[in-house]
Amino acid sequence: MRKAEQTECVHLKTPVVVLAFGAAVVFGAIVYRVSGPYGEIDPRVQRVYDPGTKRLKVIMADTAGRGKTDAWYYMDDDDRLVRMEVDRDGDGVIDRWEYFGPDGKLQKIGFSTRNDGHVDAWRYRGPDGRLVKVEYSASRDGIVTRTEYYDHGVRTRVDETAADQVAAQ
Ligand SMILES: [Ca+2]
Repeated sequence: MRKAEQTECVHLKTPVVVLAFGAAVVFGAIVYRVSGPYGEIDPRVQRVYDPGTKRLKVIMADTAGRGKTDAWYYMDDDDRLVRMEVDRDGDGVIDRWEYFGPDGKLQKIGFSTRNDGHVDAWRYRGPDGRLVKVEYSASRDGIVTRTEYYDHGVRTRVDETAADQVAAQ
């Protein structure tokens, strides 16, 4: 393992866990504000409904109080949160994507290797919160071309698929 990769693993552990917890707290607060007795007039929260089904599709929120939306919560037809997108530093570019399963649990966290608002990599954590896998899409189309496996913060294996092999699948 190269030193830079080792450093990334060590530094990412704590912030990602803290942010995941923060997101859950933020989401809980938003649900309360939207559905609670004072939620309807909170200017920091906007709701977007599907014009056909009239169902809630997206909740947009200004979680940092910067005067602009920095978090988007996407709901499915059962009003469950399926994805959250966050602009953590408020520069107008989304830099974190969180994906939730039917059980409401966080499945993976997406990020952009070029920090350009386009998700092309995903981190997975085990039940203990430790990083277990990172996927990368070199073609940036969601098709995974590289998978790194981790055990206790140490990369143990790398599977790579050449772009031409992916195209042939
Ligand atoms: Ca950003």
